[in-house]
Amino acid sequence: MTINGARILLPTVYNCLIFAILLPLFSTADDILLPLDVKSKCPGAEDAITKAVTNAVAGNKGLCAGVLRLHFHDCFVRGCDASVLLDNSTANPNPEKDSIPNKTLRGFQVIDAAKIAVEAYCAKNKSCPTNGCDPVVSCADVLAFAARDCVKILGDFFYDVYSGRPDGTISIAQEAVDNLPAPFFNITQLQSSFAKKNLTLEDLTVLSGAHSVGVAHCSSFEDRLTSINSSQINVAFANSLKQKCTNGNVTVPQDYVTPDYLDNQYFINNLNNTVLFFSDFALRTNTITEDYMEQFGNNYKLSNPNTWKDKFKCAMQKMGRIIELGPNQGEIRKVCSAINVS
Ligand code: HEM
Ligand SMILES: *[C@@H]1O[C@H](CO)[C@@H](O)[C@H](O)[C@H]1NC(C)=O
Ligand SMILES: *[C@@H]1O[C@H](CO)[C@@H](O)[C@H](O)[C@H]1NC(C)=O
Ligand SMILES: *[C@@H]1O[C@H](CO)[C@@H](O)[C@H](O)[C@H]1NC(C)=O
Ligand SMILES: *[C@@H]1O[C@H](CO)[C@@H](O)[C@H](O)[C@H]1NC(C)=O
Ligand SMILES: *[C@@H]1O[C@H](CO)[C@@H](O)[C@H](O)[C@H]1NC(C)=O
Ligand SMILES: *[C@@H]1O[C@H](CO)[C@@H](O)[C@H](O)[C@H]1NC(C)=O
Ligand SMILES: *[C@@H]1O[C@H](CO)[C@@H](O)[C@H](O)[C@H]1NC(C)=O
Ligand SMILES: CC(=O)N[C@H]1CO[C@H](CO)[C@@H](O)[C@@H]1O
Repeated sequence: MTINGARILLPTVYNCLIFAILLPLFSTADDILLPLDVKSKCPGAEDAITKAVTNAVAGNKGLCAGVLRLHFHDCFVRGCDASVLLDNSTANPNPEKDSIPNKTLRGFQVIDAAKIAVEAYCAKNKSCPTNGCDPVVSCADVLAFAARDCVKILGDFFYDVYSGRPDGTISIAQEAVDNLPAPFFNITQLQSSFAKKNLTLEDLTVLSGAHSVGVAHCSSFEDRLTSINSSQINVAFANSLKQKCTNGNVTVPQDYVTPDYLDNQYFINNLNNTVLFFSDFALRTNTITEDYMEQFGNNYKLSNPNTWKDKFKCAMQKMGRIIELGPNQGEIRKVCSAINVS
């Protein structure tokens, strides 16, 4: 299969094949997203990003949890277009960054470092004007690659990432509030939030497994501690959270068993009522999502322990292909925090 002269390689993850083959027929996203886009424009670009990400998180792997969440927040608002990375400016006077869900985002410096490193790498053999070469890798792609690298760093598994996402030029705080699911959402609200992005109940359950790494601020779940409902949260667990949260603005790990390891422990915890958010618990109030939960958590010993990991790879690829910019829209930003000046 050939598009624009680039040979299309299908993702190596076999159970994503159906998705990979069907999408090009129906989706404009695939007119843009090519598996080899960055590889053909600048061979070695992915390695340059991986190196920079690895360096940037060396002292604090928690930043990798931040990067995973950044990619999710990016893709859910205007598609994966790096709109989450834009700073306040005249063009975008009230960007996503300034919205409530963003206040706890972290890892921006990882993306900045990777972007600088990859553009420097790709410019190596070129003679560029004094104001620099044209940028080659979009910030949305850098973020998608960095999230993939962080999955490798935190979970020790790997998936291929398609590239060619254009960067958007618009970022609006209210759109983050409107498009991102909140931790108090029930299953109906979660389902509809994901359905708007063409993601299923399975995707919702699988992707929620990212809550096996990183942290949350008490403000994100404290409502569950004021009057403890023992059928929704383990009472001893809730009391231990309560104690930690008396110290004001603190964070607690999402996964108290293996806090730094991206694995299926989230599902085991959830089945034991020891997860932080109501939205996590809510996955157990629907027979479909509850079944997935059992598959990824409880019964993992009986079946393939990699069941969840394989699903997660595919779901991350799928989330990374949410493109809402039309053909010929967008740009490749020079600097991830600002749109290009013409
Ligand atoms: C299903 C709906 C989701 C809701 C309601 C939700 C909500 C939240 C909230 C409230 C936090 C804590 C923020 C804080 O207080 O510091 C958080 C953290 C996090 N979320 Fe989600 N999230 C959802 C889905 C996802 C998805 C799809 C991913 C990625 C694939 C993800 C990855 C993360 C990560 C890695 C963290 C930890 C971030 C850090 O340590 O800085 N979440 N999420
Ligand atoms: C964004 O910047 C403008 C001035 O450049 C300022 O008036 C406005 O308050 C800022 N918005 C936020 C949310 O910080
Ligand atoms: C630059 O050129 C060298 C020597 O031809 C080559 O090995 C290297 O891959 C090139 N680097 C890039 C980024 O194209
Ligand atoms: C979820 O919340 C919405 C809005 O409050 C409500 O209309 C809906 O009935 C709730 N669904 C469930 C399953 O509780
Ligand atoms: C969801 O799929 C429909 C039908 O293929 C498409 O029109 C729409 O743009 C997609 N939405 C997103 C957010 O990808
Ligand atoms: C406690 O949680 C259960 C399970 O979600 C629910 O059915 C019940 O109504 C809740 N009780 C209170 C008092 O909110
Ligand atoms: C369930 O959670 C409780 C409270 O944290 C803990 O003591 C117990 O070991 C957990 N059980 C399982 C099977 O994980
Ligand atoms: C909470 O603490 C973090 C650092 O852990 C800090 O960045 C943030 O500004 C604090 N938020 C508030 C509301 O004090
Ligand atoms: C990480 C980040 O950019 N956080 C911003 C979120 O929004 C507040 C304002 O509401 C900014 O002060 C933070 O810098």
